[in-house]
Amino acid sequence: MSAPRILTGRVVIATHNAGKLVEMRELLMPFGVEAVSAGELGLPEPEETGTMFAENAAIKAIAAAQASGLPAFADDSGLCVNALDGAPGLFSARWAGSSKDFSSAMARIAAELDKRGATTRRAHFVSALVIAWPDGHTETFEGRVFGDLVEPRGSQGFGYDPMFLPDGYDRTFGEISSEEKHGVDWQSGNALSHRARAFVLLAQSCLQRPV
Ligand code: ITT
Repeated sequence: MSAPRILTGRVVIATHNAGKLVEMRELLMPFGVEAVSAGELGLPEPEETGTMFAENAAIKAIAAAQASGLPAFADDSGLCVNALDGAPGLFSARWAGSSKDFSSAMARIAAELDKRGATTRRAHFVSALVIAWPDGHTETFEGRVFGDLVEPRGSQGFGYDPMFLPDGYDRTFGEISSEEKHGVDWQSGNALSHRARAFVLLAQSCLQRPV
């Protein structure tokens, strides 16, 4: 098995989701790479035809790396609800429709749970992060965070954040700061969010802090 590649220079953040873009930029910040977004480069959004988060992240990263000639970093993520057999999962963005209305998507989750008479509100977020190089090489990392679904609270973050209460917290992802949600303690490698947890693994393999 060959050693993972180190990411240096310019990298494309292959997302069209503004909330993710902010988090991914902040995560990359300490590592001395210059991040440009797929939107800034005018890259198209590829169709997400995979059946797993990692597959969809690879589709996005490979498409951006090929179109730009630069290494590209993509996230595919979602909220998996136990009592809904893992839905919305891979379809988390699609539950919000073309208008990206996450108030409706959160209301739909609550309605589905009620309809099924669900006795548990357990859920987790998953993030699969993929870096693809223009020659087709890829590296994949995954993170999860577990918690309970509650009445939406708070206006921080994005997507389903207001309804997700991570284990050990009394505030939702919508009520905590960006630093608490996806900040990383680089001494211990501890992080809270699914994306930050995946990113710690990615950084350990593929990034170097500038000296
Ligand atoms: P890109 O494909 O362009 O990255 P997208 O929004 O379509 O953007 P996904 O296909 O990965 O991204 O969909 C994941 C959805 O799951 C996303 O739209 C959010 O609504 C939700 N999600 C993922 N991470 C989240 C987080 O940290 N907080 C809240 N919701 C999140």
